[in-house]
Amino acid sequence: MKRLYLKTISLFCIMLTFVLTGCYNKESRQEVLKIYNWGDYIDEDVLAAFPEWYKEQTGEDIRIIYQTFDINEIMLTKIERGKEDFDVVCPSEYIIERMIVKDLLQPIDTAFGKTPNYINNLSPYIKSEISKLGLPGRPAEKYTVGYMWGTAGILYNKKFVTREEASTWNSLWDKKFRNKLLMKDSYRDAYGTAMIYANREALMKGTIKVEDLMNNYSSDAIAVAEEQLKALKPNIAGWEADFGKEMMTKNKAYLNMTWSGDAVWAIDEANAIGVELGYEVPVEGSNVWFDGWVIPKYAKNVKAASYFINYLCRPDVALANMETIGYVSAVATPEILEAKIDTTLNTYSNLAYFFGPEARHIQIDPIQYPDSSVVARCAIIRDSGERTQAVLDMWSHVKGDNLGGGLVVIIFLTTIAMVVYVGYRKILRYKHRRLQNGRKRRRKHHTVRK
Ligand code: N2P
Repeated sequence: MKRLYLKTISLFCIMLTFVLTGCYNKESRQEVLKIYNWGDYIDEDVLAAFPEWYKEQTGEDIRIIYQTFDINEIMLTKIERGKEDFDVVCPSEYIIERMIVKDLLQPIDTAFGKTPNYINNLSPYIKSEISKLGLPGRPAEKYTVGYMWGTAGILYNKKFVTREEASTWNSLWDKKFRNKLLMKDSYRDAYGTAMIYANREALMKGTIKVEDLMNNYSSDAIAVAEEQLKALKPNIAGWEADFGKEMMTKNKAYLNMTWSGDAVWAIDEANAIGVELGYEVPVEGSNVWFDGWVIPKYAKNVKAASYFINYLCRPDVALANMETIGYVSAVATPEILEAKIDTTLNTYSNLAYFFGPEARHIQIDPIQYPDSSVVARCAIIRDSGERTQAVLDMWSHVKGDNLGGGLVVIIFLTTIAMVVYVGYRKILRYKHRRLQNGRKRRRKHHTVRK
């Protein structure tokens, strides 16, 4: 009895030790930051340096869990399912708008204590674009901070495509580029491009505006976009989420409807191996876009998420990011302007809209920082709201993700036929085995009797 008593006590002690050490080792959710960002969209050293900076600022430890996506809608579906509890996510402007409307976000906490608020470094241009996305009582600037921005345009191989050809959307439909065109796998960009192309004459005459065209989601407009995108198909070598840069540097495609930052990256890479690529924003107009950081409603670590957003707006951090990924930060401080001015260039641009009046006539990379005249012919694409399903249906017709009714019937009948055939064979085999077993049994019986 005494031995049993001692055994119970020691078992209890062992269990208690397990429970206590378990509790002690268990990382609290406040020590974890879950980030969900586009692929190839941050400098790894910037990411790796965040925990140390966070510790300096708050005295708290943080471990980063990082995941990436390539398509806005895939990211949004994950957020809406709510299984991952991301703390900080980087959607594009139209998805931010949708998330605000759907009430999926919570305000960014800007109480940074002794840490400076770097979020104030955002360009006035980006701030004013952000302010268009909110709702009464839900101003967008409370829910998002701009990260990177740029234009959509045509990346082209100078050996096969002239600058003039790349300066008009017409080339995308030109028969001579059969199977040589890559399109971003983004319905928003494809829709805008198709609408601009379809209305190119009215646009050039100035009787219609890019902004109204790209944001027209009426049934007629959707039908027009569908027709134009289907007509584009013989030229399409692929709908790319992120492989366009590589196919262009390897000469496998000649034209790529893509984003300016991917273009900068591809031009650099191609240059290193002797391939000359260029990028143009077509004369008819295009879309200018931005991505911003948001904190989903279900986020568990709003403090670290808010600090992370603030950290990304630190000018040196923004510069390091830009250097690595080719995209342009939404942050516009004198340090950034100074670092980005390139006196070896022989072109001058007006960047007053982005940096302020001192940037009215500067030498700066025109792909990364479009001149005010380029931005003037572009517009932000807004969310399609309750018309989204209609646009997505059109998109799947174009891409052929949907199967036609006839094809569905054929697949159904073939499956039934196969099931019937396999079943019939099984029955035959079963009958055959029974027959053989019966014969064997009869033969055995016969031998025993003999
Ligand atoms: C980088 C993705 C950029 C996102 N791979 C542009 N919205």
